[in-house]
Amino acid sequence: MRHVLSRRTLLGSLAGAAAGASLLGRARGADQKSRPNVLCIAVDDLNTCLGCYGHPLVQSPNVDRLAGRGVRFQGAYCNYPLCNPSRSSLLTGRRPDATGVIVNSDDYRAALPDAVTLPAHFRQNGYYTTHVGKIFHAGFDDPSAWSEGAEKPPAARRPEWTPESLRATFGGDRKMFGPAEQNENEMPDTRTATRAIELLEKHRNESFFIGVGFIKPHVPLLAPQTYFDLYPVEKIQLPDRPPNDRADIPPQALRMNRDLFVDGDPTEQQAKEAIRSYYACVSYMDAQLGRLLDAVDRLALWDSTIVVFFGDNGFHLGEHGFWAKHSLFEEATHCPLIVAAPGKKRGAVARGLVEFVDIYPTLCELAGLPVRPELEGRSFAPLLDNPDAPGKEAVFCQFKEAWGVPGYSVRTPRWRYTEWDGGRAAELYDLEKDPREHHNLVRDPAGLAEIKPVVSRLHALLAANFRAVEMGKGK
Ligand SMILES: [Ca+2]
Repeated sequence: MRHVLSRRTLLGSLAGAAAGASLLGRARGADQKSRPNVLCIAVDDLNTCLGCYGHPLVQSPNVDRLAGRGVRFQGAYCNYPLCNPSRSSLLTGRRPDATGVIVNSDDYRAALPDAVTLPAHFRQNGYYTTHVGKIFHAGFDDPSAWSEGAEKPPAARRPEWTPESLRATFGGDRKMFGPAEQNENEMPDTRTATRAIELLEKHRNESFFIGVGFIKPHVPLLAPQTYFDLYPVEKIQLPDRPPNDRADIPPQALRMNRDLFVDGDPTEQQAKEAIRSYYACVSYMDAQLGRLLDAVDRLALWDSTIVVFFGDNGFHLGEHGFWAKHSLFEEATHCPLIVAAPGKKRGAVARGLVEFVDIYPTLCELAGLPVRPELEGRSFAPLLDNPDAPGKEAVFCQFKEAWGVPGYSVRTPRWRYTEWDGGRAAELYDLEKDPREHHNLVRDPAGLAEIKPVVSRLHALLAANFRAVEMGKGK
């Protein structure tokens, strides 16, 4: 472990020195205004059901348009399949074992009281920083990060939901999916886009970092009827599932996998209506993104602004019977990520693996800011010049509910390998032959000898990456 840490620190220092040198270079011939702006767009629970990711039905013309402006990452993974842990990791540049945030009520400041978060780092380097909508998880905003617009501190951290606050936060009543009763203009993401456009107009002549957080398609899956009209229910396909799909999934992996249909399996009709509702929410969010991108066009900001867009975690729409994030399968961990940056490739696709802990150092490199030594990720900025360059050898994700057992997962270009409960259960999927992860090779006695060296190598990758080596003895 000491070896791993010292190597990481060394790499961090080298990256910091390089970034510092480039900053000096910039300072000679340019004033602070030459620094690129950052427009950081976070979408809650957005999986890769998007046109530009190859979905046959979902209409996302504005996400696709942004992909045409930059590089779309086909191999991007979150480091935790849940809002607060994923965002705390991304925004501190540390893995979840370092942030200590594994459920939505954990505060990263308990483990990292001196953390300099991503927007705070930009602020400390002279940027005007602000946000609208959800960037940090609700109740855990970083007041030091924002020049203006910090959220009110903890008194409001764990609000008791009321019909009014539910409506204000989620845009509807307690219904979990279906057409929204609210007018589109009153819905939170519509208001978020309107406010974000005002912020761009007001601060376009400063070096800015503006965070914009859209909350759809987070549950409840409510969107205006217009967006349901895009998806006739007879066109909705249920996921392909073999009849014995869950038989070879360890029970440790089958907990907490329903935000929808908590009382039991949906009927086919209910399942289709829920999927349709998710798609409608994606298209509604996409329309709000479109308004924001129109403002970037109108204000001619593309040549001076890095636009980064991501979904904070994925979401299952019935695969393995799951209707939630909360899993270490592809659907919950594979996320959309698009970066459009001045002078970088446009309309390109990077297929190499990257993970969300890499976003912080990447934005530092692109903006010419020093890379803080504690960051655990690696900048993927080179892929914006050369999208065909290789990504990481492996990316990592982990999951544990408060009363559950920890799971640690490694994903390489070919394999996904997951260990639960300190290795008491495991899963191995060959994603080249089995992209839907239907066949857990660890549970198949026929091929055990063949996969033994693969398991051994992937276990070593897990052990080298995670602090809680012999996974499960930590948290
Ligand atoms: Ca989320």
